[in-house]
Amino acid sequence: MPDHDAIGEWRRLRARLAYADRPASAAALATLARTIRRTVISTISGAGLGHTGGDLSVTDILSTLYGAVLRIDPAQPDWPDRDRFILSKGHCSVALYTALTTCGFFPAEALRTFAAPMSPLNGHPSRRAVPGVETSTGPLGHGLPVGVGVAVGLLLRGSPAKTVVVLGDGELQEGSNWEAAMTAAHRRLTSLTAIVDCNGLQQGARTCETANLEPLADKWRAFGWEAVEVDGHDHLALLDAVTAPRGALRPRCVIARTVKGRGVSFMEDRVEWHHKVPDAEQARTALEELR
Ligand SMILES: Cc1ncc(C[n+]2csc(CCOP(=O)(O)OP(=O)(O)O)c2C)c(N)n1
Repeated sequence: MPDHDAIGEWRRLRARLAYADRPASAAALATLARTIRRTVISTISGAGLGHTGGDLSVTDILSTLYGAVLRIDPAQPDWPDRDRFILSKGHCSVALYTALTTCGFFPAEALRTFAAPMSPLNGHPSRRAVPGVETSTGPLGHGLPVGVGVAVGLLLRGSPAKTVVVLGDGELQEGSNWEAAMTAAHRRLTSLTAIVDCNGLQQGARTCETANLEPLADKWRAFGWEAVEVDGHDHLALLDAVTAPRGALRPRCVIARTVKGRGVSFMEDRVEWHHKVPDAEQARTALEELR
């Protein structure tokens, strides 16, 4: 059920951001990101499982989208003309759940049940169980194909809604993404944006050592997309990249260069933190660093 206090707070944030200058916008989004990172650490440490590194790398993308971009109404999760957001790298569900609580889709206290038996907050997000989750994800390589279908459906209905899909860079090794990319360009889906959380690591190794993706922007362009590269921890750069007017009838890919484990010194760019859970002492240090 919606958290009406949180919805009120989120609406005030959105109203403030609509008129804020750039430094004030950057500061407000940084505050939101800090809240999400701290909650990610305490939730994963409490549950004893989660994908800490990828949650921390995607946090600035999520805070920019939920704080300043997506046209949604947490009081009406099924509003037909809402923007659709799909976290294709569904293993980073804790960051997504936390972002949803900051908008008030459901109360933050529910995060304490993350991954517990019978909790709707599974390790991978379910659209049937969690308000605000648009697509059930976890098996990599599915979010973009679904996003293409969603964007086509919205277009056929004449809806102004945008569709935004966040992918991991390791995930791009799945061929289904490139079939979807071709289809999106063929259909000139200007309402579709893909954001790659490009942290250079996947599960167990560097992406470039597993199956190199570079030059990544050129690949998207060759598939008929606009492609821009930004610092994926710079909220205003992300905001500009996602909201810039479209120059041509093409879908857009934002390659967000990020650091896995961002914000916690001993987790940053360390492959073991893909899936590792901080112990009590590590969680305390992480929370100190994320103040
Ligand atoms: C189809 C599929 N194969 C394997 C996995 C197991 N898996 C979970 S996360 C992950 C690595 C993903 O790397 P990346 O997309 O770069 O995510 P990030 O580093 O941002 O966490 C893998 C292989 C999966 N979820 N789905």
